[in-house]
Amino acid sequence: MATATQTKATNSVDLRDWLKEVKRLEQLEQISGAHWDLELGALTEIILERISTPPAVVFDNVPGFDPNRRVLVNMLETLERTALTLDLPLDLKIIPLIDALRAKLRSMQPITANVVSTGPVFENIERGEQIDLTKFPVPRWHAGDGGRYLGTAHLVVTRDPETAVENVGCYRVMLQDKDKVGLYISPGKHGKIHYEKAMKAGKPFPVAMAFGQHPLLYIAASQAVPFGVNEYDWAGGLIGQPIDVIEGPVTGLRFPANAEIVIEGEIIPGETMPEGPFGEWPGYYASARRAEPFVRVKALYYRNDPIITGAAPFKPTIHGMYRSCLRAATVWNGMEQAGVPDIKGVYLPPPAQRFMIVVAIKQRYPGHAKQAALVACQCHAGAYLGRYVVVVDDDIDITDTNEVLWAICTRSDPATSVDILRRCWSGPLDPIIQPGQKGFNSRMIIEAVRPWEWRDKFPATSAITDETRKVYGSKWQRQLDQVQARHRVTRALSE
Ligand SMILES: Cc1cc2nc3c(=O)[nH]c(=O)nc-3n(C[C@H](O)[C@H](O)[C@H](O)COP(=O)(O)O)c2cc1C
Ligand SMILES: [Mn+2]
Repeated sequence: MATATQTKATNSVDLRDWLKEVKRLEQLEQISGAHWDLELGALTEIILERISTPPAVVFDNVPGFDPNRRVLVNMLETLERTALTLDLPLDLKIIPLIDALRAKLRSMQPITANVVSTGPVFENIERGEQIDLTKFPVPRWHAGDGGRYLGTAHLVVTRDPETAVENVGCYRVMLQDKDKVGLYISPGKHGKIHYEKAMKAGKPFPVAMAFGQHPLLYIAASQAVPFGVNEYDWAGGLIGQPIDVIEGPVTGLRFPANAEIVIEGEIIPGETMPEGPFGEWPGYYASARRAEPFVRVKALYYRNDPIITGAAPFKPTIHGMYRSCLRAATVWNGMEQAGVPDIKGVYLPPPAQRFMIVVAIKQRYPGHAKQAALVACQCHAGAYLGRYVVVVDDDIDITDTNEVLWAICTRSDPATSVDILRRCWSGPLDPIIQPGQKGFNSRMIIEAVRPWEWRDKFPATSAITDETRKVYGSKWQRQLDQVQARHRVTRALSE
């Protein structure tokens, strides 16, 4: 916690500056006139389906709303924008980016947030009867959604009623009414622990939320920052400068000084409203409409021409590489902290997200592959809602699903290379677990490595070696470049 209140902002972790950078990268598009009800969500989905490096998109002129109240989607859908946000070099490929991120996560020290007394978020202040959240173009993202979701790439700030420790999490927020928003938090999340303590004590539970902010803060709120480490401080540590926050006049909870839209309010014990269903990250409606708590909004603050940041989960076959990279970095670090040696890469194929962790190792001893698999799927970052763990040798490019499938099919034997773990950590979103039985699930470990005992006698591959590719590639470069220029290229010769 900061000790002194400074009045002047010292930095600019500001969504609008970030948008200028993205524009400079030529990765920003603007679409005017899309309707909040399904149209904006459908356009986002179509762009994700069609473009392998999807631009960030600002929707403005949403019919029925102030034309300058906007919605921003696809913030982190390219490696460059992910790197830009995390203050990493912009030219890194997937595994080097994951490696650079995990090195940063390992070495960085949280930097205490800078408390300021005012900021752009106070350009508009509304209280009581004035509050009307229906004046913002809140999208209904998918046809089966039970409501309009204001919070999908946002911050939910809570405080532990016993220890006063503050947490910032990204837990979905549904528009319930002009001054009420529904909140769904999964079991075990830090905000849920705070909420449960308050409910048990029968006390109103203060909550602050931001619905538009620099994507670094969205990352901090949606990643597994250790319990008790403040997400603002963690985000500040990642970029080497403190985040400017304001202590909310109603709740004392802190929100970014240059957030786009902020609310403060409270949850009253025993009060619920129907919430959901919502198209969740696995690409399904696995949890039904249920009674969930809601926040009674007491104060609303927003910048002029505010921008709602959105990251509604679409079917994961079309997006989410940044989530894979972020999780891979934390699983890799978790494995290293547990002492697993010679990990050459960790990746979660985007269509599988948490459901599949792929680890490449340089095998050093009998049992190394099993150890790597068990730790990958049970270290904290990898434990929740997984399903398959695949361990491969380090000649496999784990970011290429074809290579991973080839390894599974040629280096694993179902009778001897597979183990099943039962009663692992799952949750309500798990599509394959029946209603009423959700909570646990099982894991399959696939050792798709050359078996240790006869690794030296394992059949050699016929594939071209890097050396050969280099020799003939450079000898024939001119002709190959010409051929390449006439056809759709999956991988340039220079790669
Ligand atoms: C786009 C997005 C939406 C999310 N929605 C929810 C949600 O509705 N409920 C939830 O409990 N977690 C949700 N999460 C996951 C949490 O944000 C994540 O587990 C985070 O670590 C929680 O913070 P905490 O560790 O401080 O509890 C979401 C994550 C992302 C990326
Ligand atoms: Mn937390």
